[in-house]
Amino acid sequence: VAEHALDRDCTTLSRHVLQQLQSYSPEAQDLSAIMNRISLAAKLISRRLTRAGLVEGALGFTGEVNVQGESVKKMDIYANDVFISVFKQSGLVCRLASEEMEETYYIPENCPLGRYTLLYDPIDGSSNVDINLNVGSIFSIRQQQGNDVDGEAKDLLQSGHQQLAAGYVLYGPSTVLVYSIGRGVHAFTLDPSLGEFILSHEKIRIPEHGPIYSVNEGNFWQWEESIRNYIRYVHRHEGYTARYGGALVGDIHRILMQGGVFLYPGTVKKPEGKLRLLYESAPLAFLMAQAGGRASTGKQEILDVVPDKIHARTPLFIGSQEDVALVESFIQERVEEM
Ligand code: P6P
Repeated sequence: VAEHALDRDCTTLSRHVLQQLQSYSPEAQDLSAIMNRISLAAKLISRRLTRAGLVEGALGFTGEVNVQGESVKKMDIYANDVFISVFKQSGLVCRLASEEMEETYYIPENCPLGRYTLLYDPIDGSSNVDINLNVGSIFSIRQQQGNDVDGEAKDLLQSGHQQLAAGYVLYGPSTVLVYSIGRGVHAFTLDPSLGEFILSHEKIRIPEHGPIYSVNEGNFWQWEESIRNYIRYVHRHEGYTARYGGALVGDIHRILMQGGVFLYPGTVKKPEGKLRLLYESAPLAFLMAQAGGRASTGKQEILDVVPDKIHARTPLFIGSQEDVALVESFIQERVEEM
């Protein structure tokens, strides 16, 4: 019998947050309201993505180049603006740090009261939009510390342990929102007929080991030799399989659900790698740790890294405990060459 969300006691996201915190403290209320705004942004983006091929101005490029030096897709701008507008109305968040904006964006009317900062990648993997493959949004919530009088948002240059909440939205065959406020990892599936995210996976735990390694092997000859040795190891040993979608959120969700490891190593030319720390690797590391996994730069825990600038990059090795440890053993040359 087809089970419909209304047929069971469906738990919405904002209610789940309050259940998680088992309290109605001001901070609990704030986090619940913030997660509600995130879910509104996700619904608006999901709706536009499902009609991208039909709506004028949703596909293709704007002709501009963003702070990352990447050509800006129309969807990047739309999604970035959606987050700004839903949080402007929220009253809670006074600063937004986005992959799409060089400078931190201030919402002055929220600043005296709203002591939270949203760090986000509004649409990650946007090159997939034009070919109807999955894309994602990644978000992280921090408390503002101090008064940021110089507008430099220096208090954001702290380790990932400062995160109050983090998660992502995977716009795939269904739209799934995965989040944690430090009490486990939980997933909600959007029921478009209700316009609600309904709890679909509670207390997600990543397996200690998994068969998947996820990396762009096209960069093989740009890596350090130790990474090539890890790849040679998984090529030679039974039980490994390669899966790489080229869009971070989908690749990470597969690892979270099935186990294994996602790698975005630095190269000889760019040792810091491609992925950003504050609004990509740190929120994903927060989630993975909450699910019993790990995230490393190869030399230290991602959550311990203190960035020197908002758009700092970092190498990323993330997933099952055993698989991340194996990669690290090659990086630290603790494994004789096979
Ligand atoms: P490469 C997409 O452009 C992105 O930022 C992430 O979503 C993805 O994991 C990575 O870059 C893919 O990079 O070098 O493999 O194409």
